[in-house]
Amino acid sequence: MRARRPLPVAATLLLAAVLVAPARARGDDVRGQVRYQGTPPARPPQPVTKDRAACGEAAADESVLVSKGGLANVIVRIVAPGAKEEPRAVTLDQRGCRFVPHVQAAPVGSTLALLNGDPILHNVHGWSGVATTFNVPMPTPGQRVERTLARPGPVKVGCDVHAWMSAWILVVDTPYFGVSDGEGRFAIAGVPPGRHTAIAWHEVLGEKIATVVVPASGPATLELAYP
Ligand SMILES: [Cu+2]
Repeated sequence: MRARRPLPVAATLLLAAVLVAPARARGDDVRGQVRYQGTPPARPPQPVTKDRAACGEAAADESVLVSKGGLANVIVRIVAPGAKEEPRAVTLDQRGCRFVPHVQAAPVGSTLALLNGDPILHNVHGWSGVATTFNVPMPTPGQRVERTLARPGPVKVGCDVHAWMSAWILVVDTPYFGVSDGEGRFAIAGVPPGRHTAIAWHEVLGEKIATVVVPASGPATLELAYP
């Protein structure tokens, strides 16, 4: 496993006011927003150096996406020892020489389908830290290859042909997780009532830890802030 990026204590403490929203029918949800405080870093497009007919002239840097003050692609999970996570079937497509989706989460044991939606060769390479998780040449348009996500932790995905291509899959050992949308909003279904530890993960900005209390009746709101 890759060493976790250390976070300053102050940043961790800044975390998350935990608010309890008005009661609803069932207390089984955590929802909220991940905010980005301050001016996000400039992320200029990266030059496309080959296969321009399929890939275009430039590739957007999708690593820090902020809209209306909300930070996208943060995976928020609830620590739940002993809770059984059901494996899922997830996909990672390649279209126009970018991975779709850029960030996703999947429980341990899930099946990852790698797809080549382009008319050119990609070589999909997944990394868990410095260790190769999978390394799949995909020369054929429409090709589909499946791999199992066997261990928890972040998997960084690149393409050995196109250096700018980048995606992340966070493999989680909990059934309770969500990914923030374009404006930073997320929802986590089915979280049982009680006091929980929530961990937020972002590919560049690292982890934040917060506490959330899901009441016996009604949802909980969890507000998070980066950086
Ligand atoms: Cu590629």
